Amino acid sequence: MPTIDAQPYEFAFPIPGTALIIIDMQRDFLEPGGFGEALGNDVSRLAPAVAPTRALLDAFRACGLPIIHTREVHRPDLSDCPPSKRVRGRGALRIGDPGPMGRILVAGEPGSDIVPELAPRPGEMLIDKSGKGAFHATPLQEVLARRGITHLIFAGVTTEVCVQTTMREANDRGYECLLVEDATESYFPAFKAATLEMVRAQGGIVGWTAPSAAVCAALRA
Ligand code: TIU
Repeated sequence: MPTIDAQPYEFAFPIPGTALIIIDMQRDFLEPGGFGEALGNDVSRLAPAVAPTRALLDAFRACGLPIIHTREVHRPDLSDCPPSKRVRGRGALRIGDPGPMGRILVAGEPGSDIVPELAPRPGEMLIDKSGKGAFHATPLQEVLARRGITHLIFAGVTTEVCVQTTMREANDRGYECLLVEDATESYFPAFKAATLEMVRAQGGIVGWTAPSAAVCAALRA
């Protein structure tokens, strides 16, 4: 089996059986005027994750390996948005309110689009989710089982919210998970650093971490 130079030790991954999963690289989180900014965040902090994620995408596409994109979005009638989620944070703009990129965090609005550099191509999987974790109320587990996927390489935003939640959900379901260190970002640098540490602590209690260069090198080899 090929391996990636990772922490806390090398990550062996089967081909086939390994997929790239890119969490919520949407305009609503990365650009001004969306959900991230409505929550009071400096959205420019997420930009550094775009180029490394693109490098992973290119490497997975070149190898013909499966790619899964997720989006955090709600139905236009908000029937899948718990009232607790809508009111949390007391932001001036809430989920479903009209903003400069359309209705905040609503499917089909411009803000819900994945940023152009990372736009899904035909044949790549796209999972819309209403929660922070991509397994909650989605067909993700069936999709992975159908494709024989056992190993997941994680990129996306934000590290400690939707990425970590999904990685923990996956870990509990028996998937081997690696988080790509420079292909994920948080609005809070300390939270990103802490998440990387807690994932790989205790012998990889949740999984592994590695830089995108190590993942791409392993795929090229
Ligand atoms: N607020 C925040 O850091 N993240 C989210 O609300 N969603 C995701 O992480 N995708």
